[in-house]
Amino acid sequence: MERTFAYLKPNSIQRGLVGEIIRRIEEKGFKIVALKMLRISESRARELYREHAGKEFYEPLLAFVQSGPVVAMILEGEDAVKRLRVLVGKTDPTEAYPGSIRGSFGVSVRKNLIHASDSVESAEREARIFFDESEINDYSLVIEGQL
Ligand code: YYY
Ligand code: MG
Repeated sequence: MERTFAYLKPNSIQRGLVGEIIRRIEEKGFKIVALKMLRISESRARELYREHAGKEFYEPLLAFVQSGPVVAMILEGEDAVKRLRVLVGKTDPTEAYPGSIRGSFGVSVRKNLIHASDSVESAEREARIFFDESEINDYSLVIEGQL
């Protein structure tokens, strides 16, 4: 099974959308193997978004993701990285399909509600920024193998 990493950005928590977004993720068949609420430190934020260092949106993005608590998670499933990116939708919510998370709730590019890793390699790297190995759980979903 493939693993991916995601976190709900501060505006998801402030808008009371934590349950709704996690519901959509669970409903799609992803297995939550790690989950926690935390504030992102500046060093973690810089590490997470290092590919964007120097771009005009980098510093405002760092400030936004540190502006309140986030909810971080590791998700497991078949083709998890790609399938979660589809469920999340395009970066710019005005271009994201209405059935996607960003297309349903997003208003601006910066506050696009949720981050999802874009490859297996970045999923591993990003999960390690937020979680220790001991925080990742092994269990079975009742629906496993039946989707
Ligand atoms: O992977 P994804 O989150 O869909 O987009 P990225 O191109 O990696 O950008 C990361 C993050 O940066 C994006 O979720 C919002 C923010 N951002 C921005 O504020 N303004 C832009 N023009 C592009 C991205
Ligand atoms: Mg990205």
